[in-house]
Amino acid sequence: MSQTLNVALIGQKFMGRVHSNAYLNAGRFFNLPIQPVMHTIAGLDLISLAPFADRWGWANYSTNWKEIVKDPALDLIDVSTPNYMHAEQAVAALSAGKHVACEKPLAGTLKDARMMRNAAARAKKCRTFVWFNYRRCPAVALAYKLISGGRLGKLYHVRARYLQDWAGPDHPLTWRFQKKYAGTGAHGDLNSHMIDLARFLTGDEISEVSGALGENFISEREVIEPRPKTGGARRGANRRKKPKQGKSDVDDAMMFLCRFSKGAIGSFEASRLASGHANDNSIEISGEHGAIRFSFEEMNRLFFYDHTESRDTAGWREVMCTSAGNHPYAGAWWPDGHVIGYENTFVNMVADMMAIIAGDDPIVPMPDFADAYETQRVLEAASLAAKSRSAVKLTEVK
Ligand code: SOE
Repeated sequence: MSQTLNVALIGQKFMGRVHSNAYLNAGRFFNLPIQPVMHTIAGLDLISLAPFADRWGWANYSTNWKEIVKDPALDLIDVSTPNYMHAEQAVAALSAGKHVACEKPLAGTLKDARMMRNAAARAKKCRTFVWFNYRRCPAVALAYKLISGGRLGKLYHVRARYLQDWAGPDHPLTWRFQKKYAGTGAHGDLNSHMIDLARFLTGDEISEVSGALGENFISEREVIEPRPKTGGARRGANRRKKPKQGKSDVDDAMMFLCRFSKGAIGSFEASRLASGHANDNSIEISGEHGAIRFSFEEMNRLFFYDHTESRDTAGWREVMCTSAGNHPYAGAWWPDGHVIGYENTFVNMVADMMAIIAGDDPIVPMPDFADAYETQRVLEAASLAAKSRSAVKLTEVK
């Protein structure tokens, strides 16, 4: 019988569902040294909390996160709330001696992220985790093993993009479009994933950012009216009235160039208005001896080019990353060729979180608050570079 660990999750929306699924299933697919127990779900919307708890298997529910983070019965607090709440909730949980798993980006602002990194450094017995889940696609983890094993040789290029198209003019003014809640728009939301992947895969740090360009294409969006006490629809409840408009003050798209400290150069692009791209997060890394390419919409494959092969037969290989024993995480899932999906990356992450808490190694390295703070510094450097229309060295961003 393995040890158990009581988990509370704060957040009951998209990430709340994804994380719930991960806690529920990690022990069914992996032999975990510690079993997560789904103790409490916390959220603001009381009406939907009880059915949520029931559907996903949470034993308790609460609308009071301040009590939850201090509850002696709990061991791990999962912060899956809008960016502006991360710092207060994570710091409170760390101060109460809990392990903390936080959604990405670490925070909306560098100041909040710094506070979180410092709180984590003070809480020596607590482990921290940041849900940069794409590291745990088997294909990405394989790319990490190839690159860190020297298969690409010296690295020259990183080309990263994260394109989505869900945020057209009809999309209402949710927290993601307001600086006071989100910090930035597509930049923090999407470039944070790509910066994390680039740092993880290259094992290198970004040393300078330049050529940064952000754009807010849709500056007014429909305000969401508070839910009426009786329940029912929130948006456009009274269609005869002209819907109230509010200001969206974050970037809808953001691009930048960068240098890595060991000499590679990189380009990044994030957009929520790239028509035709639903969740296209792609990265290509070119080195002296070869290249890798990954695209989330084909997440079970890694594209690999061996530049040491003779040109007569050389070409991009599509490696299906589903083989137990050969591909990281694949052994926990289905027989070879039976592909996995988005949610599995979060299950893989819970398995690695439990390994780390037990003192074992994760299958591939895990971003903690100190690591995610470095990603946040790059986000900040790019924002500063866009504002000043000049290059910004990372040494200038503390
Ligand atoms: C919305 O853009 C979002 O849900 C991001 O917040 C996630 O991190 C990304 O993986 C999918 O898209």
